[in-house]
Amino acid sequence: MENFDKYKELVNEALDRFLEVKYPERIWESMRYSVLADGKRLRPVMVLEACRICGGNIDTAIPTACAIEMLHAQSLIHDDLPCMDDDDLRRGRPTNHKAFDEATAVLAGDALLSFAPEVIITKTPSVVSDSTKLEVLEAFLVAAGAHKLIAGQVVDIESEGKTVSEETLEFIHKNKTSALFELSLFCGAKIAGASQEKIDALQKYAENFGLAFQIYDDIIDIIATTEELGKTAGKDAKVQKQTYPALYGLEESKNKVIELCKEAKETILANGLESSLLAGILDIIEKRIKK
Ligand code: GRG
Repeated sequence: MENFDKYKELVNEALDRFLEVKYPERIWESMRYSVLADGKRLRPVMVLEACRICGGNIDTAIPTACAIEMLHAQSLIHDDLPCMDDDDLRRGRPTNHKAFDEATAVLAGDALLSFAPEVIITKTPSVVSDSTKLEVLEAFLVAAGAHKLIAGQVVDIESEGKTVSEETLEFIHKNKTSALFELSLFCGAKIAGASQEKIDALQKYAENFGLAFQIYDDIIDIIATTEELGKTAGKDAKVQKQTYPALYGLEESKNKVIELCKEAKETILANGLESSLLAGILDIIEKRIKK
C-alpha cells in the first residue's frame, strides 16, 4: 500500500530515538519493550496520511504520531494487566507484566501517558504554531482520559457477562477503539492546517473505520489462531465479553463490517480526500472478512 511502509519506518525510527534509555533503565526498557514491539502502527500512519492529504509536511506531525502510538501502547499494557483482561501474550510476545512485573507494567503505562504529551510539546517543530499544538494536546488529553478511552474501558468491564444493547456496545467501541483513530486523523489534519470540512469528513471516516475495525478484531478473535493473532485467540468467548459477533452472529457481523467500510470510503471520496492508503486499509479489512 502506497506510503504505509515508508510511514511505518519513519515512526519506528522516531520512536526508537524518543524512547532513548535513561536512568533508571528498567522503566525505559519496559516502555520500549511494548512500544517498539511489532504492532501495525495504524494510528501513527493515519496521522501522517491525514497531514499529507491535507497539504501538510509529514515531518511536522511525526512527534504527534509517535505520541499517539505511545498512548495506544499504554492502553494495551494496562488492558493486559491481571486486574483487567489478564492476558499473557501481546504483539506476539509476553505481555509487559509477564516480561517485567506488575508494578513495572503499571508504571511503564503511567510513564508513557505523561511522556507522550511531553513529546508533542518538546519535539514538534516550531513551524507548527503554539495554538495548533494546544489544540492537538487538548484532543490528546480528551481521548486519553475519562471522556473517551477510560469511559469505554469502564463500560466494557461493567458489561462482562451481561447482555448489552447495541447502543452500549457502540459506546464501548466508539470510546475504546474509534477514539484513537479520530484523534490520529484530527491531529494530522490540524497540523496541516486543514479546513473544518475536511476535519469533519476525516472524523466521520474514523468513526466508521473504528467500529468496522473493532468488529473485524472480534471476528478474527473467533476465526484466527493465537499464532496468527500474536495474542490469545478465543479470549472474548471465554470471559463472555460482549462483542458484535457474540450478540448477532458471524454473518451479521461480517455484513456490518462491509456496510461500515462502504460508508467510510464514501465519506472520503465525497469530500475530495484522495487517499489510496485510507481506502486501502478498508479494502484489506473487507477482503479478509469475505474470505
Ligand atoms: C488511557 C489511562 C488510560 C487507560 C486506558 C486500558 C484502557 C484504559 C483502555 C483499553 C483500550 C483498548 C485495549 C482498546 C482495544 C483497541 C484495539 C482494537 C486494539 C488493537 O489494536 P491494533 O490491532 O494493535 O491496532 P497493534 O498491536 O497492531 O498496534
